[in-house]
Amino acid sequence: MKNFEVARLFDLMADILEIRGENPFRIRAYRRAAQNLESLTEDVETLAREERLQEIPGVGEDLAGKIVEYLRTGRVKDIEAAKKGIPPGVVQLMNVPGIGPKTARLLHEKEGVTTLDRLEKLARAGKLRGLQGIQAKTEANILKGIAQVRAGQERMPLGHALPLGRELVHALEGIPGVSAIELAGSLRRMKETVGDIDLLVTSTDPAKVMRAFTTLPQVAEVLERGNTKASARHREGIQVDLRVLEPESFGAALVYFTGSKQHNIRIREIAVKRGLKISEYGVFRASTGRRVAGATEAEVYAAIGLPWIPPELREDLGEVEAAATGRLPRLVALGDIRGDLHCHTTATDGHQTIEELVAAAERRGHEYVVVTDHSAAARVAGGLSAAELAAHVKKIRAVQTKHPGITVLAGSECDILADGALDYPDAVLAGLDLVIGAVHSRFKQPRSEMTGRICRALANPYVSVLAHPTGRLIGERGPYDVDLDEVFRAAKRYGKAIEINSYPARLDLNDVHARRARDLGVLIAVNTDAHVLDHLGTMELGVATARRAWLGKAEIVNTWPVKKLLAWARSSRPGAGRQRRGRGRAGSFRR
Ligand code: DGT
Ligand code: CA
Ligand code: CA
Repeated sequence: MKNFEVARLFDLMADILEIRGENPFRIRAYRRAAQNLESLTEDVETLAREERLQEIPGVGEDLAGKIVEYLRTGRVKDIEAAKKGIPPGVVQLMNVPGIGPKTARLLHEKEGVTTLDRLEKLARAGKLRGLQGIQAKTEANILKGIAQVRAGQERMPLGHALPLGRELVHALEGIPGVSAIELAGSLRRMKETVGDIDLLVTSTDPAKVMRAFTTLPQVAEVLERGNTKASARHREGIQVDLRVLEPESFGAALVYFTGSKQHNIRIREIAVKRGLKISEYGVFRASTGRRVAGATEAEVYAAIGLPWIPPELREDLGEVEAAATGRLPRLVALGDIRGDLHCHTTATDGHQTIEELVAAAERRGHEYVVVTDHSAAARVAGGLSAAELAAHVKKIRAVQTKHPGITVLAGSECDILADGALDYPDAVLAGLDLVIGAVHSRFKQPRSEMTGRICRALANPYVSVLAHPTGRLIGERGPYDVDLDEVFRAAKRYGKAIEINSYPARLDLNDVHARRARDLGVLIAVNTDAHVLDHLGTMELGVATARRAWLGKAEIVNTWPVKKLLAWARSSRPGAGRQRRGRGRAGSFRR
């Protein structure tokens, strides 16, 4: 898939146009197209072949032509021309949070900065302050930003790496003699970012697999090649490690190369205590060297007295103890999800109509979908005034009559204003089936203010879910400063759910925070925040994050039947007291 390649090219073009100070509409057009290409699950080459490129939201005739040119020739003349006179390093400066096109241009023209290294040096030496708009505090932020950019470049987000890994699996599956093939490493554990793609295969003819792998069109450069292992650089920049194994060792190798390293160390200790030796080749009796297991993972774990442990848990965060005492959690699965509580439409910044969204959710087998467009304060997203919302809700209700197979719910992703008030009055919120509260402004509030703001919103009887609770964007923007424990306690007190947002760059809550929320008994919602239909497919990433957080289906509100979901959403609203009496509050909906 060249989707990300083309997306990055368009992003680059937008950056260049920004530095050149060109028409903002043109810039936005490239950005939007890049974003939509990134979240596309269909292969852009397939779309090009079938002349369907213009079905990608934001891609018109002009951009479709550029995509075709790129796919055919590997370059786009217009973009090459625009690049002239702007060193690539200058464009890269804009990846640093806080450095916009104007500053990048200024740094280049006044200080000759063309690399992050040079920028870092100047910032450390205090030589940037004094430049237009740069103060000592900005310098400190720039240094923080440089570290963020570097971290982001070293690791690839899961949502980007997973389709690349699966594509490689698919490409190697077809080779005669290949019998088993699996992704391993952090990718199999579904970590939010991965350092490389680890692939394991069994084959009767390793040489053939090596030949096939090293000549794959996805492989840009072969870094290392042996008889049974190879490393290569993927066209998309990430490294790929491949190992070919004997079938009798496949399970042991899978355990070993899935890791994590910490998990491996723990299970090796257990093996030693039992007079066994565990390696990537199998489990062996220490005294005689006799093989006791190795072909499957279940067999390997069983040999050391443990049940099979789901890869997402293998981080040495208590899973070995839980396995040993029969207390492994029953993890939520993608199939447990009954609906999506957070989706956008063309009414605000989504690219699909209500009708299209509902039809797509129904095709995915959802039992319900909540349409949650933005509220008025989210002006850049085209947020709806109360009157516009009322008209929107009417349309949502009308679409319901045409889709009896799925429950269509009217909601809102309602801004949490700076003081914690909701962007719509209660009377307006009362007309909605489910309300999600979200912070979209004033990210730099001090910790206590931000925490108070969010907790106040959770106390609002009409708010059921808190969206993307830290606002972080992987590799782009850190979390805002908020006391999550306090937020979790508020959610627990009021019986509200906290979101795991599945959007690849968000995954917010992350695994660690979601685990903490779970431990505190907080309800969770796993949502896609879909802006294009394709985003509905990212639910898998949110569910993986939930699994890494040890979450089962009972704690996740959108695995519940719609009746239970709605009863829960109503339970904090005025007038719900009678139904609730004698059942406790939040806890009553947990199981
Ligand atoms: P990554 O690639 O940085 O996202 O993280 P991993 O976990 O995929 O790490 P990677 O690719 O270096 O190695 C894959 C697995 O191989 C790792 O999770 C555990 C295993 N492994 C690698 N090196 C060692 C080691 O020195 N000791 C042990 N016990 N296991 C190792
Ligand atoms: Ca790895
Ligand atoms: Ca590796």
